Amino acid sequence: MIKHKELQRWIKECAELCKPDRIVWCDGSEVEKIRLEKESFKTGELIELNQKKLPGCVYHRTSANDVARTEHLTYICTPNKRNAGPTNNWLPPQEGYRRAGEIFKNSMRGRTMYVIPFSMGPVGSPFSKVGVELSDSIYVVLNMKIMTRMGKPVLDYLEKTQATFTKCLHSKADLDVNRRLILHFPEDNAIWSVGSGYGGNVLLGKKCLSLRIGSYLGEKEGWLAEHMLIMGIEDPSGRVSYIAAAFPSACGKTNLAMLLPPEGLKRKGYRIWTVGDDIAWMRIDTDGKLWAVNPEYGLFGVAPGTNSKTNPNLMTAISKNTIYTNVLLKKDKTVWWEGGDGTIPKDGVNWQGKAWKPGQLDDNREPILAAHPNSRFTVPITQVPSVTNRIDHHHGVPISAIIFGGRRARLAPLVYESFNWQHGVFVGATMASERTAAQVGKQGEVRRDPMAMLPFCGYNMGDYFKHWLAMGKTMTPPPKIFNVNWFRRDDDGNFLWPGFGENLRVLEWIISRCKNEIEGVETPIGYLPHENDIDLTGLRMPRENMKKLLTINNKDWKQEAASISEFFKTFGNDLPKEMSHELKALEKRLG
Ligand code: GTP
Ligand code: SPV
Ligand code: MN
Repeated sequence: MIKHKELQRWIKECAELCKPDRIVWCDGSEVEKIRLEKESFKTGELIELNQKKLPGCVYHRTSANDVARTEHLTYICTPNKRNAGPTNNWLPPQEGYRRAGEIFKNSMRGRTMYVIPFSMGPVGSPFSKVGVELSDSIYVVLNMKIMTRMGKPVLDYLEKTQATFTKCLHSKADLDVNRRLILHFPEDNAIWSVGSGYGGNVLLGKKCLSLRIGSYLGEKEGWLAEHMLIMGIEDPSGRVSYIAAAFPSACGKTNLAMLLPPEGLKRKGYRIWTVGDDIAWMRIDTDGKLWAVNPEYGLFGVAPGTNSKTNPNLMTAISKNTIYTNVLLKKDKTVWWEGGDGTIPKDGVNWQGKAWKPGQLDDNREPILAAHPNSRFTVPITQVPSVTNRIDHHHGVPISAIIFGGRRARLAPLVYESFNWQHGVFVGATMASERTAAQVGKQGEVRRDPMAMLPFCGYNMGDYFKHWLAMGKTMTPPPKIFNVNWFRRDDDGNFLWPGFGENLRVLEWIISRCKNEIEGVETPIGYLPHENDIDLTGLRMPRENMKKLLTINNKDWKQEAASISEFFKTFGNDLPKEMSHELKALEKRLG
């Protein structure tokens, strides 16, 4: 047994509350993985997939009311409501512990409590954070093994250093949506999640630790925890420029991070290196520049829309050692989803565990889906063919550009560059996007999602904006900040831009701007490309699309400014004055 008093005491306390039949310490080994898989095949928690066609792959279904993050049940628990801020649900810590405690009580009777030690970032790096998750779910153990550095090396590290760790307690309890809570106690360095079995709610190293607790620590310790992909773009001369990009959930981070250059650009000699697809921890290094690490070790990515055309690298990655959640299970024990490869299967068992055939309609005469729109796969990042060789590098990679973006059918052009850091922070703070299936709620509705962190900022978002502004002042020079929109539509509702690999054409312009190689067109919202400065070699797209994609409609932007003004009111005195200055300046430029 490991010598670490704090850890021992806490496990004892949690066991007294949840009353598991037994406690099992996870070592993260392959032997353990196979043992747990076998156990879960017996209970039906997991289903073994076709080992010839999908070696090492397993299948899992969550319950029908537990398929996405539940933001309305997610809380920041601080003594002072102001510290959670106007964008978070809040509970006083005592009340949080009391409410969740009632649900946790005896929740593990007849079950095993797994002790899952994990490190976000390479084990032992000064920039990494260690957590221990206690969970009664084998699915959670197997996911954490992929998503984090999990097991014995982390325990050895804890024992050797006697370091503290984030205390993460999870129980499925009875998977009742009315008895579900995702609670964060930043001041106790603790997370309590109960009543769910869905990814972002229960893989506590991910959104809960790396973003909510992470952002809280980032403000205190002078770094940034962000909902961002990290990628390297190797140009024809062999130089690699790294960018970090924040898009809201299910808005294209995973896909951008591992894009395959389109023919026209590949011939020039471009190559992409994937560093991360969801989370970036960024700090200012001794050279005064911003450096980013990906604290995760796997991807928990969206299945629908993923195929060999849109994302060949990902299709290769998920052909083995992958956990599939809520997709269609075919007769031959392989899987499929809407927008997946191959012809539509004739039949199968869908994400709800029901016999499925194409063309079935529900009571509202809507098609019954094979896969849930937020169905996902869990896969080691090392299986992505474009993975960087710096994945275990403690300092990470230097960032040249920060990119914000979202789904906006109208308004936002394909790409624009902010005037400077402060304006860039304003661009990020006023981001908006159509809601996707990644969270429970009305789909398609445009909502503000500052820096794609609305659901993930662990403290007052006004203070978060201040922290961004302050970070910019200490960098020499700070990265340039851009905004992109792959999702603008024409009047018939079709996407104007082909997206996916073709997005590299826009990244090429961004990198050229960072290297001061190319002029921009000054507009009221920022610098746009000249129409001919985005290389469209080999892309069959009507010329007029480019015009539409780069159009700034003054009237629409005035409306946007008015809506931003409303949004800013929700922050009251917590809004930094720089943000209102930027809004005034935008209004003035719009005339
Ligand atoms: P989270 O994991 O929820 O944080 O999402 P993400 O930002 O990583 O999104 P992801 O890359 O998984 O994409 C979500 C959906 O958008 C998938 O269905 C993709 O096929 C689709 N998508 C991604 N990139 C593009 C694009 O450039 N254009 C279009 N039209 N769709 C895209
Ligand atoms: C997201 O919703 O932004 C995700 C998936 O990356 S989850 O881990 O479920 O939050
Ligand atoms: Mn995400």
